[in-house]
Amino acid sequence: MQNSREIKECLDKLLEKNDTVFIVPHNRPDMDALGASIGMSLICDKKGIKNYIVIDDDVEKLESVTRKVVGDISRDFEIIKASDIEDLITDKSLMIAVDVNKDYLVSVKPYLDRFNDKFVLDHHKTDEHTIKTDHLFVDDKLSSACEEVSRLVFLYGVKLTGDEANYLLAGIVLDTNKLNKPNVNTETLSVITKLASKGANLYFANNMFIEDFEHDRAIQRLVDNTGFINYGFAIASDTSNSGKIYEIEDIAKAADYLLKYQVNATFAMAYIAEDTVSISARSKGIIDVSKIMKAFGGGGNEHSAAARIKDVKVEEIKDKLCSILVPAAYINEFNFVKEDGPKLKLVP
Ligand SMILES: [Mn+2]
Repeated sequence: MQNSREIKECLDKLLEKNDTVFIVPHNRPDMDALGASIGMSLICDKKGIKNYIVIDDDVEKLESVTRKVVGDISRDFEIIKASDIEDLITDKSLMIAVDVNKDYLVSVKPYLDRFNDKFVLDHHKTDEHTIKTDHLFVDDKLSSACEEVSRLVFLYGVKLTGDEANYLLAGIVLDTNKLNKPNVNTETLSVITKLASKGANLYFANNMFIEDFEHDRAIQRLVDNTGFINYGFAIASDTSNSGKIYEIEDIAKAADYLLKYQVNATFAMAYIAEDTVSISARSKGIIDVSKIMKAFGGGGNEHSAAARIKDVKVEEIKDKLCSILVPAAYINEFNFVKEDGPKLKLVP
């Protein structure tokens, strides 16, 4: 576990050296990425440093919760497109990436070499695509980016509004499947308590994620098409060849939903474009799903991972997944969570 004070010390130096900050969530930001961006922006404001949140996506096409929050904060926070950086960048510009560490997942990729400093705070595993910087703070055991950013917000003595506290809490709620994940620990809970004392409310944060009917039906259509294979693996897929295109978030939610059953890990896959399949994987804590998603060119952390594959059929991905999972030998192949992990028994 990394030390929040050390992270702050590094950030202090970088904020001192630079005069402009570009805060960058991953593309198609979710509430964890967005909440963490908001927290970082508040820290910069507190230090009196000009800062921008870079969201390059078409906001209208984002999920309803993030679309609404982006709308709500646009009065108080400066949200820009990646191309605006051209006019705003100075020779003392700092990039702060949150909830992401891969260069291909950020909209500012073309500008990476032009930032004076880069600071990366994330909870996904690193790989060869991780942004090159000396200021890399990645802890894949961390529940969410918002958990760490909240601690920094407290250390900096930022005064949060109730809404801002809720945005940070919503990020934690999202990434922990409503606090229902093995990576929720006492540190997470004490951050939640502190956010609650600043006006955040678990009921409110949970309700930010209220489903709309059409999306919920898409999720349940995937769930209805779930096969269970040996060793507690659930695989949901849309193999109906109906031509239906799914939202990535709905596929992820189907994988989340399946965790309520007696399983070790869950997978959901469907088309997100005519020629592209997205697969989401979730684990109860024994199976490291990031290793499985790596076989599909994806990544994530041990509890939550995903991949996106072009020019394939869902059926092919499903077959490949089964061929990886089915051999009993997988138990040796995919490391168990280490000693400090949760004491769960593998479902036979
Ligand atoms: Mn996250």
